[in-house]
Amino acid sequence: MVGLADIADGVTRRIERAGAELGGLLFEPVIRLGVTGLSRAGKTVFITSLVANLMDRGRMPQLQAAASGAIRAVWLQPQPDDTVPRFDYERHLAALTGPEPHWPDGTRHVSQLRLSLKVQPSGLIAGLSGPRTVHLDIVDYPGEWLLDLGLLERSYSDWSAHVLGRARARGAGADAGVLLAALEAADPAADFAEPQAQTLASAYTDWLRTARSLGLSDCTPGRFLLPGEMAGSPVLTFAPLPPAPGAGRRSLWREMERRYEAYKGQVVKPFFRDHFARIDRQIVLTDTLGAIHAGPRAVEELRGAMTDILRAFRPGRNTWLSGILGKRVERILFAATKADHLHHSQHPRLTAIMEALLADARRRADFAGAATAAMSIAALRATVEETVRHEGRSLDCVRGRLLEGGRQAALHPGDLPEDPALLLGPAREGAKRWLDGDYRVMDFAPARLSMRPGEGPPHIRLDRAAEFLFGDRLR
Ligand SMILES: Nc1nc2c(ncn2[C@@H]2O[C@H](COP(=O)(O)OP(=O)(O)OP(=O)(O)O)[C@@H](O)[C@H]2O)c(=O)[nH]1
Ligand SMILES: [Mg+2]
Repeated sequence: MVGLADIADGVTRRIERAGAELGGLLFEPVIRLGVTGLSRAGKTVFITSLVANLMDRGRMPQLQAAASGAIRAVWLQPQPDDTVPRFDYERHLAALTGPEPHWPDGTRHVSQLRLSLKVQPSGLIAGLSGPRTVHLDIVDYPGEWLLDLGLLERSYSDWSAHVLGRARARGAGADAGVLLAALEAADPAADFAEPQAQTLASAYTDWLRTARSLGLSDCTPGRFLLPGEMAGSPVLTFAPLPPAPGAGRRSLWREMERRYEAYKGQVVKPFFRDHFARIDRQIVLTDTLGAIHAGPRAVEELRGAMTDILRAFRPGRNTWLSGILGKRVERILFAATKADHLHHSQHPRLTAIMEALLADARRRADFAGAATAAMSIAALRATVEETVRHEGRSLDCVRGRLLEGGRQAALHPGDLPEDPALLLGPAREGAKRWLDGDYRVMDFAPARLSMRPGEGPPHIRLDRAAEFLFGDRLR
């Protein structure tokens, strides 16, 4: 006689087999996680530490699937896109955690890594189906390229007017001087000549570089800063020009316009089609402390960049991008990086500033749909906390090895205001500098680590970021 237990067993086994077949062959879910941010925001360090901390999960208590033990195993795989460079995880990890720790080199292109997770969720039904494999494809791409989306909706003359307006606002005496002088010397209606195009493009590129080094975010076209193999090609050899009504077909103005349009069609669109359109979850890293340190203008441009980024994730119905987007990004996290520059007593303030920036960006971008969140994190903690006595009162500091000179130092970067409006208000109103408060950021070198077995590199809230970004897909 066949007992009830046998039947149940048989059913279980059949479900197991079906589950294994589905899970093993046909249906292995892929989460495509985009990691972006302007240059030096911390993308490479973030991805390296995230992967190391997913492989050794001892420091990931806030990632539920790690804490519950649902993640059974994690391993790296060859990535599925044959033409995209692999994210060089091993080299970056060796740089950060080797005997002489140093920060990884800057990245010049898109790269990708596939991490596979064996997940055994708890619960009755989940228990019956056996463990499944989830692939996490992590894509590292420059935020500058994302901001280029705005160009698609702008004609050459609109874009020129926008850029020249900013340059003039900064004044000939300031860093825009060389650019403005080069433009002054050019006659947009005169016949086109390549050397002149090159002079203008290089003056413009220099200005963009200076703007970036001053912590500013509005820096289109993004490829001018990261040209890669396109350096020197006509699509990257143009510059904004003042209007030249009636300029002839062979004029400087018309050729610059043609190149601008070629940049949109041959550089911007392929990036969105090949990389951006397939993303499910997105983290946008921002060097918010760096922007605060740089001053009100940098904070204002950061706010503008966050608005533009949100617009890219929710294009209007009739735009080119909405036509190619296969699916919508479901979650977007804006994370202020390098929070280890601050004592933890200041972290809620940094987070509040991020939340205020995000709320403002959502409002301006008229954004609804994807879940968004703001956090402050450090992908790799380079400091320890320390309270020192200074002029009779105690001061919350962070201590680390300074990047310049290698000396150990305890620093207090300045108190962030409790009310974010005290920073965001003056920024919006075009203040030249902060009235009260002075914020200093120093660069620390990565600390020498002694990691225990089962633990990844030390971080701040990397586990929370992971939980928001893909924790739901591991349950
Ligand atoms: N203290 C601290 N510094 C960090 C952290 N993450 C990044 N940094 C600093 O930021 C710099 C840039 O980090 P990367 O990860 O290379 O930034 P990126 O966005 O990949 O930069 P590009 O590839 O040049 O666009 C590093 O060299 C460090 O100085 C962090 O968690 N803590
Ligand atoms: Mg990088």
